Amino acid sequence: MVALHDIESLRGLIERAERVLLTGPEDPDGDSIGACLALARTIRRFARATVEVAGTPSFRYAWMDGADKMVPDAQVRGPYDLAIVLDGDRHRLTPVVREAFYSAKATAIIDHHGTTSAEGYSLALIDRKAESTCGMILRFMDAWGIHLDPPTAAQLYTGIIFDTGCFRHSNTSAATHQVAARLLEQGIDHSAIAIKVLLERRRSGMALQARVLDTATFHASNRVVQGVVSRRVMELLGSSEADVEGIVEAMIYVEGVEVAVLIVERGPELVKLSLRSRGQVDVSAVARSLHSSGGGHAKAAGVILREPLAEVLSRVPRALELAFGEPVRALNGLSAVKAEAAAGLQHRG
Ligand SMILES: [Mn+2]
Repeated sequence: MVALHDIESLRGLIERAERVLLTGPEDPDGDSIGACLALARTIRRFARATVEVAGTPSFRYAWMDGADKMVPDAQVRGPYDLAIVLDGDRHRLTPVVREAFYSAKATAIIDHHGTTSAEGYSLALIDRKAESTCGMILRFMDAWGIHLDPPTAAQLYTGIIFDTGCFRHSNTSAATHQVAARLLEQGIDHSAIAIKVLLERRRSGMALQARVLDTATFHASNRVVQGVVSRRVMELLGSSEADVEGIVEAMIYVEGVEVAVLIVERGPELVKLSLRSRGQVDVSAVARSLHSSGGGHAKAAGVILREPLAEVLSRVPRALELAFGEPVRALNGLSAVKAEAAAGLQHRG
């Protein structure tokens, strides 16, 4: 739990600043965007600072208060008096935002990831027991005497349902439900938010999910399921990054599967891995073993690798072997590379 004096220190940093940058990590999710927008709204209610939120919201988050004013990463320009990274650490910022972050007079982190270190910030507010960064923001608001309002409640609810899988994951606690109850008391349309944030897909997303599930490969006595999204498939189906969200969750709950890996090719030498675990394997350690910037939670982690897809596909089995403590072999006769080729080349009528 974050100490009250640290929460007060954060308020002091904010009150002394004239220009504040709030940012999530590269590829921000619902908790990151919700926390950034809720904190931005809160700051505007007690401080004179100009607040900018970096990032580009996908169609899932475009409805949120302040989403239309977010500044795309490439357009972020310092200098800032205070830069705060939320729901991820400074090692996961895009290059332009990283430059603005490091040149800020003061920096802070607000996060709940197990792999996050407190080193390297003016102020670190890390609560590894918190189910979400959004839940932490509500605690700060309480400490600062800022009352909830409906737009903030909707922003915070977004992060909480995103990180708990709508209260299904083991990080959900009694406190999570108590916080959710307070948010619902603000009259938010929780059902519409859950549909928009977690359930709704575009047609291109449905096609992409079908393709990934159809070409997924099973390894390590069926305890690992691996899906691959190549750029070729994305182009073929007219899908985009926003369509990828949710697919790894559709893979992990196959009977007997303990780890799901979704490998998404974003560019010639840019690959994003999303990992999910049912609990036996710490996938944040797997992500970290692939690159030092990788990490997250034991059951949900990710890493962005700046290398070709083929190279990533050849490295992933070894990383999983170490995690399972035994060789990870393809049982169905498909090597990872062949699976990628199948995913990229099969055409659907
Ligand atoms: Mn989070």
